[in-house]
Amino acid sequence: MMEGQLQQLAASTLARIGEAATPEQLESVRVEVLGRKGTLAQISKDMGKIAAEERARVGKLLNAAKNELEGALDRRQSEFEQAALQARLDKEWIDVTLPAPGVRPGSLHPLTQIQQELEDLFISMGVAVLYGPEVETEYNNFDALNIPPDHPARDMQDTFWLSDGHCLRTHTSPVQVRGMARFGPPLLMIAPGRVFRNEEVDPSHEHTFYQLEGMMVDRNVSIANMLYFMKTLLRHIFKRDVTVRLRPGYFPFVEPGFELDIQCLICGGPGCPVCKQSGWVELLPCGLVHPNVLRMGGIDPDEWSGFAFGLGLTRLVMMRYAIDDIRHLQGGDLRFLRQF
Ligand code: FA5
Repeated sequence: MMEGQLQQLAASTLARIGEAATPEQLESVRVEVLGRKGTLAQISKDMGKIAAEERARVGKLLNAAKNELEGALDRRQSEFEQAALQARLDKEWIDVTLPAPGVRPGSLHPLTQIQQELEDLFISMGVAVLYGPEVETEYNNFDALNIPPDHPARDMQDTFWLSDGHCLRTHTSPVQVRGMARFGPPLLMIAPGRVFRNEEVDPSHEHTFYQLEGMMVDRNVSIANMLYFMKTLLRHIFKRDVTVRLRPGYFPFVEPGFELDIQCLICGGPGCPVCKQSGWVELLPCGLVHPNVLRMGGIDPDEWSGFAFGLGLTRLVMMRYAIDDIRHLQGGDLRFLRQF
């Protein structure tokens, strides 16, 4: 009796598997027949009721029917999967002969451009390009530059201090210290890089900006050497001769120290809004290296002298491209960056 029932069930289920038109229909056959509460499970439960000597034979038949049905279900299912894959392959294809959508090439950031330009210029003049770390020791950033801990000049640059006593360098001048220690005199170097100050941000002040340090140490270095160096640099940047003037400026690491101004490139002298009607634009601080700084760098100030300057690269980019707000430069707005 049970044998007949099994044969019938197997035959009708095989037929339904063959007829299933969708994976969902197939699944419902699987649940109905082979599921935990399906027909086969029910039959298997009823086995308890048949005579013990019959049980083994029927059990075998039951297992055979189960295996056969499972095999048929799996085969049908992989047919569905094949068909679905084929349908996708037919639909999704790429015409490799079509022209590619426009690829917008990237470009170097204007700060990087100006930095690389100046590096190339100085390399061609035989100047070494040095890079220092952005996380500096207090000694390199301050003490070795003649700014001891209690010196009021420490307040000129608001500093980000790290918990281990290091700081984010507030200027590129610590690379002078590293240059002196590493190479000794004579020394002719520049050091471009990123610096950080804990400052209120406004149109002309960023907390993160770029400087380019320059330093020359040799015998009898004078302000005339420094001016020649500066004028070469400025001519290269602005692609014309620029008139400069020096005003006294105070930095503990130079003596005498100066602020170098250039004659306003917009109005050429008479005065305009860019130069605040003065005819001059403040560009970079510089001076002759303080004997204490040379001494701390292991260089005898009686034998050697030097000049140093710290160019604000970020401000220079602003002047070159007439950018009125420093925050554009690191704001990450592609509409701004694509102009360069
Ligand atoms: C210095 O940092 C000195 N280390 C420069 C120096 C080197 C002097 C060697 C003498 C000899 P100062 O703090 O003035 O100096 O900064 C130098 C330049 O960095 C400024 O002229 C300006 O162009 C730029 N700068 C300073 N603060 C900011 C800021 N918050 N955002 C953008 N640029 C800045």
